[in-house]
Amino acid sequence: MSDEATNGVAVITGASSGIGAASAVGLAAAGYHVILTARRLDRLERVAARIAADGGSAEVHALDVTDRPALDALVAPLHRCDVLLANAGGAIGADTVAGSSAADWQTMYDVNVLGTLYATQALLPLLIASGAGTIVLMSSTAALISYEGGGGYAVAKHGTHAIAETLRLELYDQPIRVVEIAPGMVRTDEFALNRYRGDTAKAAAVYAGVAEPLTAGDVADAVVWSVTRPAHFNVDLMVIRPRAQAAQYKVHRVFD
Ligand code: 8X3
Repeated sequence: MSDEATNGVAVITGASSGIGAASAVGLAAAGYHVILTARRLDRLERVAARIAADGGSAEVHALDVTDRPALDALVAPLHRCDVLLANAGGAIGADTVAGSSAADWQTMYDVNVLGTLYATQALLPLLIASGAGTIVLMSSTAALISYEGGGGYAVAKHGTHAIAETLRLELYDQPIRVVEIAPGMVRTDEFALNRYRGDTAKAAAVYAGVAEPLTAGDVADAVVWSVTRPAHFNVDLMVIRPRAQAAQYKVHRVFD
């Protein structure tokens, strides 16, 4: 690991696509040695190759963030971690509470809440030992509001938000800051597709008529900006939406 030649080491979960991959690219460009984790190794390798082509430093590890022993095995050989971006998460289904599958809720809870818990627990000792650690938790506007058909996702992301708030309080006397980024409408390759179980028409409808939803790169900018502030500067919570989304339902859509 070439961490001595960098600004530090950043571990990123859910780094194989979307916001995680874009943040990995951004953090590598900011001088971090990035440790990319996700279940899909082939995708991680593509992201790492892009980082290497740009002159950055990256390594990849296949990881299911809900597998605590796997996280411990990943962290055991590390001797440095300055940044944890707990980004793995997502929505499954858009069903009413009455019509939801408990299995979908369990999956969302496992990834968005327990995955965040496991990554935080596994890396906390190294983050504190760094003397200026940063934890970035990727939540959502669904961490702050609820909407019809979003019950299970809102429950899970409210959980991520509660972890951020609690951690910040518990770590108030430690050299570590806790940042929560809460994006609204972001068009990525997979978020809406996963939510609608591969239904491309339903996934596309989420963004229909919206001129410029946020991109993964936009959110990555917020991550990199937050991480690269001086150590005393903590971004508690950053809510970011496209200009066209004044509120969850107040979205400017233009149809021909
Ligand atoms: C994504 C935002 O509006 O789909 O986390 O809940 S939303």
